[in-house]
Amino acid sequence: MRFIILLLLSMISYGSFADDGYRLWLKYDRIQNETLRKNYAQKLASVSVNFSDETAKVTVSEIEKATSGLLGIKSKTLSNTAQATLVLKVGKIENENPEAFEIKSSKNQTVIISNTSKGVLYGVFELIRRMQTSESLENLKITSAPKIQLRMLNHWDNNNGTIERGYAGMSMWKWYELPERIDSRYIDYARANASIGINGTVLNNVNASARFITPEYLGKVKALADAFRPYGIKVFLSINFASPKILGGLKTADPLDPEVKHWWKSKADEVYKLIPDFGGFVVKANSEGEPGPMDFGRTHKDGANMLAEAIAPHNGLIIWRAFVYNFDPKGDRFAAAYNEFKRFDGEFLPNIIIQVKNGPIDFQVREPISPLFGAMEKTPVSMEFQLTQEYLGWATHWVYEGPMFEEVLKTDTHAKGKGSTVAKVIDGEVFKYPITSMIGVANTGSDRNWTGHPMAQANWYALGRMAWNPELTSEKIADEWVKMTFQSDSKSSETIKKIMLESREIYTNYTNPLGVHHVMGEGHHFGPEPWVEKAPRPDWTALYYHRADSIGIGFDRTEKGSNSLGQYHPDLRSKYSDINTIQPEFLLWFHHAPWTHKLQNGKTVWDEMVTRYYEGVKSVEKMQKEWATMEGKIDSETFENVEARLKTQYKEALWWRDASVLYFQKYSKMPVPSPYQKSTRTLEELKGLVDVYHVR
Ligand code: GCV
Repeated sequence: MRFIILLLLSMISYGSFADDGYRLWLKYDRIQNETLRKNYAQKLASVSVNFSDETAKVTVSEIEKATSGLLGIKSKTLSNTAQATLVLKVGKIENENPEAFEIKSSKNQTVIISNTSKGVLYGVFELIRRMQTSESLENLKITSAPKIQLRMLNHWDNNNGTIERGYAGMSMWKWYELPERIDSRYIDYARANASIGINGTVLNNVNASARFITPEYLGKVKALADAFRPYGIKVFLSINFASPKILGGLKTADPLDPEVKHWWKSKADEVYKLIPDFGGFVVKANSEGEPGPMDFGRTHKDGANMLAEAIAPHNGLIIWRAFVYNFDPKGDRFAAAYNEFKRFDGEFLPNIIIQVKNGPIDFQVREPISPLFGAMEKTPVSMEFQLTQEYLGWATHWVYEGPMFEEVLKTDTHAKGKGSTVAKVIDGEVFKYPITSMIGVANTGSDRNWTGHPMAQANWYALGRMAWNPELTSEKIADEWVKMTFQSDSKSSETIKKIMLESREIYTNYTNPLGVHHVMGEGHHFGPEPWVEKAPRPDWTALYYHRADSIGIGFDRTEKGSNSLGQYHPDLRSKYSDINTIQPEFLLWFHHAPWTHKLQNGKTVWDEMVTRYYEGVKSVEKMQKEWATMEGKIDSETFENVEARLKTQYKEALWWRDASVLYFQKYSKMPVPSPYQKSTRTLEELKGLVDVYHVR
């Protein structure tokens, strides 16, 4: 009896059962403010819908979920549009974008209208978001259209259920149950994506098994495509370039071989017969051991164009990744993608997009932008961000990536004068690209809360919102996400938001201060291993990047060094080329800075590095303290989950700090500046920790 009373009391105080995170930002718990709730309830008392496709069904069902949850009412369905308080309508609007919508409200009626049913669905999610974030629904006059056409997740999921760099359980796709059984999680996945405007998903790893395009698997893919279609989501597949050999028994996969061309054409026909709105193929070629056209003496252009020709009759796309880097003993990995692709600008067929990672290396904690943004005038390039935290502490470190996305998108390429930001390059404004796209490497898995770390859901949310509008700020997005996810009081929301907004810089400080990069564990990419001097390839070591020696630290990419800086527009280059004026966060990306070099704040490089390592750790302690104030303010399950992960984060931040400082001190030979104390652990002890983490 006592237990039941306690349970009821806790339900009353939180307004619901403990939250396992499954409902993401679509929580829909009852709005506590009665005036607001009644006002919304009036506006959603009755609904009329003038279209009747599959999307209409899911749109109405979403309204039912939101109204019964948030407002405690059941809206009446009316056929008489004039009497309905909410009208959902497919009809012509001024903005011709098929996904655009308008929301207009007068005293007695709110109308959501779009050229397509999909646009109406997006409008409905916008209306729901407004209720979830306590905004007024009075006198609305909104027109919203996505600035980027393809807004996608790339899953690095394998057919055996594992996920490359996935830290939230196993793959969500139960291939063994498909096509017969559609897990309800697939539908919730599609809802969540539609709520933030994501309209495409690449189901499998770019290190692709050829199996995904066998008839057996295509049947399974079709089942998923059918399940996602009502939510406006198209399905794409990553392909293995050697498939004609692996599956077709051909002697070669040479893109210029007529039999190979024919094989791909028939494969494309087979795919589109089953899935007429299939999105296209994603290709990782001649990168990290994956097969590609260069295996046959051909180029990326030859490979991409051959596939583009095969898929063009079906209006399909080829998304060709620029993540390529052959080891060149005289070269700099930074420059590889630009060197490979810039020369073919204008020679790719029109249904090809070159997908570029945000930075030139590989999703490091902080990277300057890839020089390909702003360089490809005649070939559309798209943005690839990584949501799964491969280099950002996996699922134990709290890192809100919004500020990182924003930093990248706001960087000015200067390609067509001042203001040619990356956002404007990828949304097509700068070079008038006919196809535009932004993708996030997914951080979802089979964990009940989808992302392992409950706070990592925000990174998925941010990707969708920024792909819709790359000029949205990370702060605005954090604000929405916190309000929708926690539905807590405003002081608590502010605390959570503050931690989120500081989290990325904190992580950077205790792991990669001043732009030192690629110093993480080799292979598994977890924890510090700046001492890696040998690996299967020199550009997989840490030494290749940090270059610490008795003089200083960092990679000289100026004219005196590798000159990779020369790939940027002169106006962007000048931001980085002077060691005395460069923003300290990028210093070691471009300069081999003497340990004793004085930064603008008057401190030496060594002292500033150490300060950042130590202050980073202190900030994690602060995060813990701030989070502690959330006890009783949000549901206990999430509270305890995050509290525990912060303890691990603190322990690992100390590990990063001590290992890095002790290792680099071997070169700087300078003392740990006061007030900081040198670690009592030895470097050997800290190196030993790596084996413990290897088995995670
Ligand atoms: C899918 C990095 C990762 C690899 C990943 C690769 C890529 O190198 O460590 O796991 O492979 O990027 O983006 O293709």
